[in-house]
Amino acid sequence: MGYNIPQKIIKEHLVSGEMIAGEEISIRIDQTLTQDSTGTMAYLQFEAMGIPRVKTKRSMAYIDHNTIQAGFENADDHKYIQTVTAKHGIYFSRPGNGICHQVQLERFAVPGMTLLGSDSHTPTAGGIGCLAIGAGGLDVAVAMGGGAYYLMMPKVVKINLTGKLNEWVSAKDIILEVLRKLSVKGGVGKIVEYAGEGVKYLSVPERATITNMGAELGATTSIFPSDETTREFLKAQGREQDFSEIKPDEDAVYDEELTIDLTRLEPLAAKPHSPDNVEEIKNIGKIKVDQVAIGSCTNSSYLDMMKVAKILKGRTVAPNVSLVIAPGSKQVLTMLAQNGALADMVAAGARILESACGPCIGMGQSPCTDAVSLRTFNRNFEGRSGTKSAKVYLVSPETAAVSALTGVLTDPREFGECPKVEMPEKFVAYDNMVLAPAASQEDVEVVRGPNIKPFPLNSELKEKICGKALIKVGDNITTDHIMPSNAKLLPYRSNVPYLAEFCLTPCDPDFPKRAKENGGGFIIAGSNYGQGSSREHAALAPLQLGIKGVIAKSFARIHMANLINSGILPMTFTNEADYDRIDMNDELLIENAVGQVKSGELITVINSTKGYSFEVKVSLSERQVEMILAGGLINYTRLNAK
Ligand code: MIC
Ligand code: SF4
Repeated sequence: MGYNIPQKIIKEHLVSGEMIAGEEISIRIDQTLTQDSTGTMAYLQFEAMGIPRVKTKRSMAYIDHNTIQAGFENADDHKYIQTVTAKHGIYFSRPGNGICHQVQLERFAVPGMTLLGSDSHTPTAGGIGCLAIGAGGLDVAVAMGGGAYYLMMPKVVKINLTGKLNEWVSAKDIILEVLRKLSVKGGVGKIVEYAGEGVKYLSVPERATITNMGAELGATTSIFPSDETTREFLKAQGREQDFSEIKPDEDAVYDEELTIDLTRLEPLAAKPHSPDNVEEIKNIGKIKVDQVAIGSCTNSSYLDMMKVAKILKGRTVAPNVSLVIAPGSKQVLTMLAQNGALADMVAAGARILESACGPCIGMGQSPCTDAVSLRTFNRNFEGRSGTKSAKVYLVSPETAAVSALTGVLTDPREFGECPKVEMPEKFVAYDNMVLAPAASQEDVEVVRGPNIKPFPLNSELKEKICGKALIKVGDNITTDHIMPSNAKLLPYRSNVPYLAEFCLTPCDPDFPKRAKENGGGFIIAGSNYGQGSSREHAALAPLQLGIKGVIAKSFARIHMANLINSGILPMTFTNEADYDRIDMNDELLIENAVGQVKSGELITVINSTKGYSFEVKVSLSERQVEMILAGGLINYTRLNAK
């Protein structure tokens, strides 16, 4: 029996376990990446491990999220990351060099390698045939130290792309269609491999748009084959030596298959407030638009920006629209500046932002009250833009640019002639904003600003766990709900005690207070709890508030791993009706917790307030059981090092 692409790469990197879907495996990691808002924590954890130099083929630290510098905190964190990376063998991508995923794709990702990144959109590098996975900072710290990355062997879904896209329909519309078909939880426990004749018509950055937003499916990762298009891209980046062909075996087997006929696709939008709430633009109608934002790790490539520039050229942004554009990298921005496209954007009235995440993570450009904002980004969760009442629609760069001119949501096919953009034969590839690590550790002193506070550590699991159901939330709660990120909070990513004051406040402003008054307790949630980002702060802040366990209908992958790494027990209802029976403030009790977790069987939870008990499932590998018993990954590692 032949192998599909993920199986081939996993097999080459397998450290332990068997490649059977649902079984725990561990793999060797070739490359890692961090960004600044998860990076401070990852490097604090790396330092705590006491390993002098990273053991990967290449580890990168990007500064791209937290760049506004409204106070000293951002710059302090950047200085810390710059010095700690220089000391321990990590390459440092300076602020201004671009969004981590865009730069990694252009300059460093390698087909057939494994990449672990402390950001959920790390799978962007799947566009070049790299097996790229998002994880919590602690898992990335372990990988930097040469430790294997543990995950449940995913199922592999093949998505066949047949036919060719019509004019004005783009890669963004493909992934929006996949999201419409599979939903924001349809990819949990799965890797998506793209195949079919449609693949050859997609450039590497277009493939990367698709694998990027595979994160919104909840998928472990998404991947394209590495073919002649990949070779051409790498050659144009001056790194043809990184190319190798990666394709599935002829007789490869898949767990699921789905076909998307590209010829039938039309321009789509994800409506508020979920990336899978997808509809044809022509059916949504011409709603008035207040803001258009173009950029993010999903749609900020040279190709995307050139299409936008051509649409804007010689025209003016509608009076009711604020158009902001953030080219994804210094490479893209330089090329736009050199060929005049930047001037066309500026002349049309676009506000050019630095090459960073910016509005995607609420770092500026929050829309006005009740605004309609069209964004080429990947997430439109309620409040993520920084304005709770804003209605964010996720669209392609073409739709965004055309709508910025008309002032209403517009099907780009109405615009007229479709802009043609060729992939350049040579990109401006000059890595002068990437600093190599110091040759000797002794040469570097790590600089720590006053914003860096110690992170919370759990203690070993108690025999008896009790506490109130401190909050009860519904389905698809995102990490943006659990640990909001915006211009006010992002500067505090290395200050968990401060962040904890905002934990789950979008759902209930009193949650932190209640948690503290009760000395901690439980979180009750619906399905797909913790979808979205990789931020481990969504586990560390609850830990800081004394949360002992989360009982949910189901969990998103990275968040569940982060809970376990923090020693917080993730439990799932065996009978969903039990979710309905619990009310906030019910007193819950788990007796003989250690024995019950060890047994690997169902756990009995007593609802002392209502006088009944119910069973929950704890699906943990043996290693994860040990981690929970020890009180998280750091304690587990320390215990095992003795
Ligand atoms: C996001 O898009 O939500 C982020 C900000 O990039 C996060 C990482 C973080 O919270 O720092 C992600 O996707 O993992
Ligand atoms: Fe940055 Fe947005 Fe991409 Fe996250 S999704 S890495 S915030 S651009």
